Amino acid sequence: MSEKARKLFDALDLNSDGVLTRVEVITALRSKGPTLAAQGDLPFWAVGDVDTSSALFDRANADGDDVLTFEEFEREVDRRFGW
Ligand SMILES: [Ca+2]
Ligand SMILES: [Ca+2]
Repeated sequence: MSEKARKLFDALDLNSDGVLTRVEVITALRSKGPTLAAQGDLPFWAVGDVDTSSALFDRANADGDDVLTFEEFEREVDRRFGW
């Protein structure tokens, strides 16, 4: 549901500018992923290596620009994370 997507988005938005870059997704999942997963805020499969995180970014990035908006992120995680 959207509340979990919001919480996760905010955790990954390292510079709090309201969008996620590829680097933020990769960096944040590496640094915070295990904690988020332990809290139930992220599926364990999503705590992956650089390639996994980068692929997640690409799948979510519907318009193919350089950033994920919350809408793009929410659509992807709500579909794939099964919460
Ligand atoms: Ca950001
Ligand atoms: Ca985008």
